[in-house]
Amino acid sequence: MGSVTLRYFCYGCLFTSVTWSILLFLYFNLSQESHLSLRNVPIQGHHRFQPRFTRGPGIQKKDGSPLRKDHLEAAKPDLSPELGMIFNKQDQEVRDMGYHKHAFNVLISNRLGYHRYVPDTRNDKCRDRIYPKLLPTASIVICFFNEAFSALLRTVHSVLDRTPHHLLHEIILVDDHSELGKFLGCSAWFDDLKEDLDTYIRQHLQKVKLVRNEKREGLIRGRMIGASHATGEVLVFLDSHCEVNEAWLLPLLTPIKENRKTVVCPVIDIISADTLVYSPSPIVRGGFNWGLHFKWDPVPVSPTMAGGLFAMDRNYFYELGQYDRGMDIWGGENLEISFRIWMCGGQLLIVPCSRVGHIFRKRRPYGSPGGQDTMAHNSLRLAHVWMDDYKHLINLMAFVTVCVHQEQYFALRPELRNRDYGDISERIAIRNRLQCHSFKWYLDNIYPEMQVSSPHKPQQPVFINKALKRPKVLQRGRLRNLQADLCLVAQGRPSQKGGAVVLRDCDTQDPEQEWAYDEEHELILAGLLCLDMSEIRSSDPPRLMKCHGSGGSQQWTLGKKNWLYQVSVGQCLAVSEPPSIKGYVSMVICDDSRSQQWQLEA
Ligand code: LR7
Ligand code: MN
Repeated sequence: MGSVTLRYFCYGCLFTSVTWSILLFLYFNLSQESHLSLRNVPIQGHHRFQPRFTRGPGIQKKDGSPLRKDHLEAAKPDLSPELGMIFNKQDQEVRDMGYHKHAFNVLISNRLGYHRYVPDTRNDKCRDRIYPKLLPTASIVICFFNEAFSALLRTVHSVLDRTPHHLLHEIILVDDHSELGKFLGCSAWFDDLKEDLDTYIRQHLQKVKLVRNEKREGLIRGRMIGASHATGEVLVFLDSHCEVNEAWLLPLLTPIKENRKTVVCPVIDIISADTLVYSPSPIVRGGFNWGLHFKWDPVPVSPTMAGGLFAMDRNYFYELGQYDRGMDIWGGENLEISFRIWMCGGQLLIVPCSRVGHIFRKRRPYGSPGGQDTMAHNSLRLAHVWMDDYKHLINLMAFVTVCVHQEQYFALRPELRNRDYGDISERIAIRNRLQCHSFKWYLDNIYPEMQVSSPHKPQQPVFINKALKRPKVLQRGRLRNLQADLCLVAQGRPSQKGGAVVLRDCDTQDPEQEWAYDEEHELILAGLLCLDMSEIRSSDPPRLMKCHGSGGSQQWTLGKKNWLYQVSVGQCLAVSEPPSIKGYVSMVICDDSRSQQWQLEA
């Protein structure tokens, strides 16, 4: 596996702890190419291997009624490592713009269409469970800002496809003042998404309502707006890039029916941002650290929730004080509601038989309108309302959540101590009205493992142990380009991070020319660094980076047509032309030319 780098992911979920958990997930779960194969390979033009993908809506029913299981089976996409293959300039634009605007592979997302099969990741025992006949009905609330159309519609359709009709009261979409043209198929690069969301809903989706915010509210007020339009008995919140799994709703509704003060979360499976491959996550519970960052704990009770995916009795949502209206855009609301649930007489459970996939991105592709650090603002509010004297334990530096590259260290910002976090009197009134427990009670009873004694010691994730499980090396040797008859090596030292790769005379004796190709599809030079692609621009040449073990930018396939194919970039490594820049390599559209044929030779 190679070592896992925080840097790669730091750009992501923003809370380092969740970051680690994602790494853990990916580390253990990202089964990659194994269940992938290419769908259709017609001969077309000069790209003889161009596949015909199910574009756009894929297989769908016009009236929006749920597809039957056999329909879904028919829609089962053959997920291929080549699903992201770039065939022309337009594909390249969709991919690169998609990464830029959405931080995941929109080219693959569009090609998957709006329906797809996902593996049933539940434990076998879940299949035999019997649920009560009479269950409350659900209103699904999905808030989105600049979401990729195909991801949003796959979320909606997965709910329609996998939810019993009588339990699905409605789906409420809240458009949080998305910047039009940035997504809704208005620009040419979404060639297959000509439809506008209103029209699509009117024509295809009866149970779906669309609410548009007049101004950007952020996901917290956005969800409250969505909830205010809901009339089902239970509210179910989802992010706008999810796919629900088989029979996901019944196990969520059942505990709520038994006790209306129970709030439940599904297990959140992982949809890879680079390949869109859906894989199971281990069952974990939510916690937090003293930086008020949510983290995963591997135990089956849940002091906190991740935030995005949960179900709650609608009246109870209001009794308990919804969300804090003073919280902006993103962050902190998940801990606030978790503390509130437990401290004010409710309970929070993770339900292992309910599974929902979520696209985990490496960075958030949007900011707040004024560039504010809303995580800091929101966290300060929640700390002052709920954490009593314990708020002093919070490591204020951790509030600085601007996720940065490793070299830019979190700036010390003492002004946060005195930073204005607005009026919290309404929230304190809620706490008094509900006669909630103290934060000490919460720590003692709900989260006793939380270390209070040494709050400033950062918690070390212990599970990333390089020696623990290194992926098996499948092949070792020199990477020879068949046209140039030269070998791929580091331009500088092979240990230099970010270093380029170039072609040099092959030398079977030189250990610095030796590549290892492992079962994770990584290419590791001299046992040191991985061949890696930049996410944003597929035209950039590859470089050597620390191995992160999560596929995507470091996932290569080797062999077919002697290509060195990059899975998330959808292109092949080739000798650069013209010959004046001989020795250099670049990523190009795959074809049959000899300049992109490679052999890994022992
Ligand atoms: O201004 C905004 N308006 C919105 O409507 C910003 C975002 N949004 C929408 C957005 O389109 C998305 O559907 O809000 C949703 C969440 O935003 P993401 O997906 O950009 O954020 P995330 O997945 O990193 O967010 C996690 O943390 C957030 C903290 O505020 C919320 O609680 C999210 O719901 C939460 N997501 C999950 O818990 C899914 C599991 C991932 C984890 C951990
Ligand atoms: Mn999300």
